[in-house]
Amino acid sequence: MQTATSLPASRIAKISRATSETDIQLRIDLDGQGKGDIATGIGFLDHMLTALCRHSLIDMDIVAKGDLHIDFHHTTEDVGIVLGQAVKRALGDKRGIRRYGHAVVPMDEALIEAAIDISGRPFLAWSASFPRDKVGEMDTELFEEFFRAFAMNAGLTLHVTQKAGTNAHHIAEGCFKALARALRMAVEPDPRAGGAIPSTKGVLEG
Ligand SMILES: [Mn+2]
Repeated sequence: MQTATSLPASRIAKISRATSETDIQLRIDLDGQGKGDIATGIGFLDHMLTALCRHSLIDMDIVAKGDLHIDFHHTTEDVGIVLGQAVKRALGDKRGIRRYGHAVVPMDEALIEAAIDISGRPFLAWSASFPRDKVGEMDTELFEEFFRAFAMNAGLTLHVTQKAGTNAHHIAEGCFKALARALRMAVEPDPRAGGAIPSTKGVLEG
């Protein structure tokens, strides 16, 4: 039984999802230490997800096997879908969390802002633009796809705003690190909230 002031004893979710395009095994712990074991077959995406894991302090084990012989679209989008589903599941009824989170993260000349409301209302506002079509082997248009898939499936409102930046690697990494810090704040226990669901409606459902 939970006490009035406690979060669930563990906030862990484990999801396996297989389609004709991808096969994904994912486990997260919202109350982790930012440890991860991440292998998507896409080097740059692994680099971004490692940054997300490290800076959110959410432990993430992600193994994705996708149809990379076609392109990286299905794998990138489906990892976003499953990670979003896992965050939603791990949060449960969202009792005791801060709900809102924000961060402004510099990465050399790039500056990215992320703002989150774990609202149950999926929405992505995205204003990052990339000076190159690819970073590493990855199409830069896929970053928006990842963020949209994540926001829609986690059931949260997410604004990602590029304030500055000219280097595609820095812009992308700033987006993932800003998401990480905003997400860390939003899912954190609020010690003053007394375990309440942070809504005047009493529920936060999608
Ligand atoms: Mn980097």
